[in-house]
Amino acid sequence: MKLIGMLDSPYVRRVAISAKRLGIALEHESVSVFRHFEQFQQINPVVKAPTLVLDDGEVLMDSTLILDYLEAVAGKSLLPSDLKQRARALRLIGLSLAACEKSVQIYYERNLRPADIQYQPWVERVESQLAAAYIALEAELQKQSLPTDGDVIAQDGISVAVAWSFTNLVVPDQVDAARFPRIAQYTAYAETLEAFISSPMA
Ligand SMILES: N[C@@H](CCC(=O)N[C@@H](CS)C(=O)NCC(=O)O)C(=O)O
Repeated sequence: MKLIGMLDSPYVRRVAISAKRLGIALEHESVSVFRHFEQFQQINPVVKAPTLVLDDGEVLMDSTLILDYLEAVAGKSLLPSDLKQRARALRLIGLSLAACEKSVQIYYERNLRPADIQYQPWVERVESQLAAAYIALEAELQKQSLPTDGDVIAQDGISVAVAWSFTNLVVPDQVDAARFPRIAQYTAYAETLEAFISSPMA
């Protein structure tokens, strides 16, 4: 199976890291949705990263759906089966994915939209949503921390750390580590794990 997309996309990176945690070897093609638009179109006309090309040529997209498929292939899951723990993991993942989406929106606004047609109320709305996602995540980690003993990182930890590293890469002015010490500390730990080191963002 081939994973298509750049690792500076948090969605591609969470799939790459999760596949390693699931014991699935994926071929990786670093095709950019911007710099290699036409090449990407040949693989997936919708040009969404990540794209997963299955061995029979079927094309999947959207990180969460790709992870659903990879977990079925692996016959194991990076989510807890206990209902209460699963709901908490899904909440952390949802907040992390929202933080990724809002970071991407701010980044696109700054880098793709000409300065003279930027719409400040929209930017402020997205910035407040990004802050809300990290405030809620920090509160969740204050209530209950993620495990840092042994190589036990699961989908919640992967998504939290990938999101925080990504936001710090693309819109660092939006996040102050001092306001989010638990997220920052957990990410620093996750980034030392083999699955993260071998799937570098840049
Ligand atoms: N919900 C999707 C989001 C994927 C996404 O938006 N990826 C970005 C790259 S970070 C992309 O494909 N951008 C190109 C575009 O949307 O035109 C997922 O989880 O995979």
